[in-house]
Amino acid sequence: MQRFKVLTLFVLASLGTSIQASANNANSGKPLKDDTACPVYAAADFAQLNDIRHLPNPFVYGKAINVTSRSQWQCARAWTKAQFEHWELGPLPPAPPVVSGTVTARQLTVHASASGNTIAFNAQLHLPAIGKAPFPAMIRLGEYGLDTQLFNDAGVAVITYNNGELAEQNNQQSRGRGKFYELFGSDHPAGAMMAWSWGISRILDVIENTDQQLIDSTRIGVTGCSRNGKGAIVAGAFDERIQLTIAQESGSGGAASWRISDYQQQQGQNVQTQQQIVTENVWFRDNFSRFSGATTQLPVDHHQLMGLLAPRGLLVLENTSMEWLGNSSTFITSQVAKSVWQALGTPQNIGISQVGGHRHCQLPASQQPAVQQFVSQFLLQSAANTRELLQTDGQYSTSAAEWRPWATPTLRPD
Ligand code: MCU
Repeated sequence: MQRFKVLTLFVLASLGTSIQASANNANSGKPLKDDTACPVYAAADFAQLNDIRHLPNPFVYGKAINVTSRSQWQCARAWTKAQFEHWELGPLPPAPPVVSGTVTARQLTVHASASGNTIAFNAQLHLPAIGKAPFPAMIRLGEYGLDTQLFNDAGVAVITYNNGELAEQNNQQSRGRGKFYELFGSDHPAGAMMAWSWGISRILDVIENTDQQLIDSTRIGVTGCSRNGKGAIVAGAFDERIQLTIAQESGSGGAASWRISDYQQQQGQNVQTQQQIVTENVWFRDNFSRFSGATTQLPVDHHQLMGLLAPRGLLVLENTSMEWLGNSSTFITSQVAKSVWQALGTPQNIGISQVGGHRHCQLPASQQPAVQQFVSQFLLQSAANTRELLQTDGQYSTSAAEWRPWATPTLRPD
């Protein structure tokens, strides 16, 4: 593939006074708490499937309600989460009645009980040599990707989470296997990513609720690469206590949208599609396969999964040398996702960086500043960031405008 010079756009925020007021409110990425006044969506609400060729409008939800205010966005968010649970990922069980654990300098333990069953799992803790407790922390899913040293050198602790212990991800035989399924039953409909996400929420419960002085529960991030990058996005989407998500080379099922990946494949590229991914592993709920060959019937797509993280921090790192990930798909989908951050007045809280010329899950030097920028903004809170990060060396056969026929509102505060 022809290489292009890295194009880096740092757009200085030049916001008008009225927008600035709302941006200041949310610059830190303060989570939007789900509004208990929002309807609770039940399976029966989701019977209708329409054919939607473009990326669905994140600002229209339920029975065609247009989002114009922040409180309406909270309800749109609740609806969007319910859509992902119902069609794609499976239901996220609530926190169990009993969660306990310990945090020591090297290890975090979690015990959770529900319906007469109990499970326990551990995560290793790597404290930095600089800074002082309570430390910000990054929860790292699995083994690939950004390494512990990178975060420790910045004064950030790392919690290494063995997500495969909660839900296996070897192949299709992994369905229903792992500690999550020991607790909830091997026929629980949640796919592996939802099970991992549930486990991360329990780690956060332990950090928040045990008497410990090592980790600062208000400065927690999550990261993973490849299959675990997909899982990092799901975790960030479903737990608002996570301030920063760094999804590295997550590709299909992560930062890519099903629709644009299908389009890329139709253009003759070797891109992972929904139809293929459901045959490879158990990351999704079992009956997600109903959309194979029919992804335009999905009421949502992955710009909306990423949009659930707004206005908190999301850094999308992709690799344009890996055709399988879907480079147009991840780049354009992330840009369309950015509409949600724009609507909330925090466009600088999503960074998009796609650079090739390196192996899968190996961070090149050119992407390091992006990681440092997001870590310092969300976990060290050393500098308020006003720059928008959009970096690519890719070449794309389609554009965000072609996939986003709808307008981005500026949501009024209420
Ligand atoms: C990019 O993530 C996955 C991809 O979805 C799979 O098709 C491939 O087999 O594995 C990738 C991965 O997780 O690599 C470590």
